[in-house]
Amino acid sequence: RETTGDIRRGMDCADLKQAIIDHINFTQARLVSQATLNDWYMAVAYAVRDRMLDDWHVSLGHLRNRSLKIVSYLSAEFLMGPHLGNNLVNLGIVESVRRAVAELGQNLDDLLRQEEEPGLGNGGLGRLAACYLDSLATLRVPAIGYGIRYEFGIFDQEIRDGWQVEITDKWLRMGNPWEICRPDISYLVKLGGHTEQYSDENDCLRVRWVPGKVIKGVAYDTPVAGYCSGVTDLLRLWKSEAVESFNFQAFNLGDYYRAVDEKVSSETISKVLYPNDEPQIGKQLRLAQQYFFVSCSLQDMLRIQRLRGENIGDLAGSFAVQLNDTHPSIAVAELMRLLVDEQMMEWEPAWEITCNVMAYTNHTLLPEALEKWPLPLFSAMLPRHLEIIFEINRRFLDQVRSASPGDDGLAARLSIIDEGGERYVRMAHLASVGSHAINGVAALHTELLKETVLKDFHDLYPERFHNVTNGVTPRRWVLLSNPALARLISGKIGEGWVTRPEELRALEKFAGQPAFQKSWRKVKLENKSILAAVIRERTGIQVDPASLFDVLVKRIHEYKRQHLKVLHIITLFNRIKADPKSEVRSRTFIFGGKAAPGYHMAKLIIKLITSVGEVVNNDPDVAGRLKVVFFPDFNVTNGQLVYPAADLSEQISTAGKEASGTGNMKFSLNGALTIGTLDGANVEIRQEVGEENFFLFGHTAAEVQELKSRGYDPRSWYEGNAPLRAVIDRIAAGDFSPGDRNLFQPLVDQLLGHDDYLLLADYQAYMDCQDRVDAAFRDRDAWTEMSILNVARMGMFSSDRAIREYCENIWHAPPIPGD
Ligand code: 26M
Repeated sequence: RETTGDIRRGMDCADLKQAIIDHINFTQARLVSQATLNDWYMAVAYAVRDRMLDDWHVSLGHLRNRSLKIVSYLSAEFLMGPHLGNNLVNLGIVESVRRAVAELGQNLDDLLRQEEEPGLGNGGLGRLAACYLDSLATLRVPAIGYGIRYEFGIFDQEIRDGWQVEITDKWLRMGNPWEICRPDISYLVKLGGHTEQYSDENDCLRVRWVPGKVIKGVAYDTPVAGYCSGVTDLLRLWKSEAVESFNFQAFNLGDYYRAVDEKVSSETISKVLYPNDEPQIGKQLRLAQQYFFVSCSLQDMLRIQRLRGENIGDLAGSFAVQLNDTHPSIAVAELMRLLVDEQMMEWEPAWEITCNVMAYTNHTLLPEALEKWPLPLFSAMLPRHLEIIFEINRRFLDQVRSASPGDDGLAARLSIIDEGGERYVRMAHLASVGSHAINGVAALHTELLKETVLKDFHDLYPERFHNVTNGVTPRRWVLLSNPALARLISGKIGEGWVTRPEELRALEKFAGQPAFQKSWRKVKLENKSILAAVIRERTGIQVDPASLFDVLVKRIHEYKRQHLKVLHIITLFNRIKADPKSEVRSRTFIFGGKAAPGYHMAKLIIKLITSVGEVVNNDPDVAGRLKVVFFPDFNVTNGQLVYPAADLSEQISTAGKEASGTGNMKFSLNGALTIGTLDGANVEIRQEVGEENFFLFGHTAAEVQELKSRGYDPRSWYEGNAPLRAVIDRIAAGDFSPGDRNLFQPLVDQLLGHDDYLLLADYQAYMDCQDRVDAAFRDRDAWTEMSILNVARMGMFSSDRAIREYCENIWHAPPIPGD
């Protein structure tokens, strides 16, 4: 058939085929007969990208519309996941592209697997930023996600001899068809050096920053399409480069190699993503990264403001800047510097703009996770910013003291500078002083934030505090990753749920219907079979899709208590060993997650999981009833396989420690039931799905506090519980570490000596609750009904709801009219 000839835009099958062939020939520079699988992937990706550009240009045009506020989402991490499948879903062209690709003799699923995901994030925080971009575009809000184009993202994980091994993530190796380099959009960023005072033409005293070094940030843009919304927003990531002219001198003097050294060290800034969950590393490079991307982003916003023909003084009418945790919080000082030192504004109006523009999201209460920078390090890299922070702090503490005269303790607690010993800049304080809104990420987390970490700020500025419970996008996490479930649901209640997930409630009336239950179970079983095949391929372990799939996937952390799950497994193992005929139901335990490379205990927990698996999986008495799998390299791509296949979602952090969790939402939205503590968003998930459809156990946050304040003694819990003792003793005796009996001693010592995360105190409740899970799984119809009700009642956990709340309560940003 004739094509319409529109190779760049045409949407019918002939057009798509022609477009793909064209990209093979002219972009990949290959003959079709010689194209590799990667050539086919690249060609399809370019053909899809072409089809995003018209909407993108229109959307970018709206950035100049003065009546629209632009949301500027500043985040050191964007864990986008693979683009191709998501873009096909959001553009509504999955089936047409599948057909075109098939007619060219290729299989779309093979091509989708070819994409290397951009792992520019650690876990929850980075993935949240990606879900929020999806929702911003879907809700037609003009938005720019600003971040860093790391050359190496989160490491790839391999398991060797049961241990984690980190492999460099060379995600750009094969090229990235989704990004567009914009060499014309670049900014200079200063580092180091010193400051000088001078008098300007009006005899006003001003400060000049004489840097020790200047680098350049270049924009790399990726389009982010909304779901059938006609809006395509922008992800703008900065790559650091050398400024050509800067070391010309060295070059002229013949010191060619020093000039090249400069280039290398400039490019180092955006080289590698750091783990966000290692005890605060005083890494200079990390502060440089944060400042680098924040400075580029704010300069870019000022450029856009000028393009809009607006005054810099009206910046807060044009932009809402969201600080995703404290990583970008240097933005408070940098915007002040840009306004006062470079735009020559007075301090007071500059400060008013800054506070009106900025808003801050807190993502953790763990004290060891709160960012603080030693003053010497800070002043060596950002001397002008330290002066500005001192001035912000001086004015702030003046206010505090005049409101609470004589309360020096209060001033010391609120101060941006920690002066109790070695001096530090407390980034959460900088963010809180310089923002008009501060929010936690789940109801419980926000309450605890107000009572603990930011209590004094809450007393001072109660009106600044908000809760915005996290959400996840149903596009990637259901439509794309669980197409069979999506089809089943849409067949029953229509497709409206994808953007109006409250419509999922309509499933409630089918929850008890046998025919629907049967289809529901069939979908789950298919998803489990697909996962089982992948598990076989990657680990060699054979698992039974009919067994209960009990899944714990998330970053490895003591507070997330993966080792509590291990105690459960060993308990079941002990029951079997004590009486091989005892009734233990068939279960597949699936773990996944990366440990920060420097977090030894987390790495030891991985080794414990694989070691217990080694023993349990091969024990003749177990006879295949229990299987323990460590699924290597848990990431977005693998998550898309795992969540749809889970029966049971493990959300077992110590109450009060997990700010929200978002995996909990992905599981439940895919029909898994949750076993969990009253922590993070679990609290609200349980409220929504109904307590009868949620397996609750463990001490509450208040009880945890109480236990600790009474002087928690883990050894007494150990001594008072025979099965628990048997489990710990087995680990300590080396039953799971033949050849090295002391391998797990540090873990045993931690549990018996401190047990900071109260595993032993929650052990019995967890075992009892798991026994209730077993009983419930036996009644398949009742289980299926609970599964359906879980999905039906998860509407509020769509990231669209969260973004609407940010837009209304924090950003005051309306959508683009029309459509
Ligand atoms: C650092 C050192 C030692 C122990 C823990 C940390 C650490 C923990 C959390 C450092 C940073 C942390 O926060 C960043 C983060 O990724 N937080 C996650 O954000 C998600 C999105 O809001 C939430 O769903 C997760 O609960 C929260 O952990």
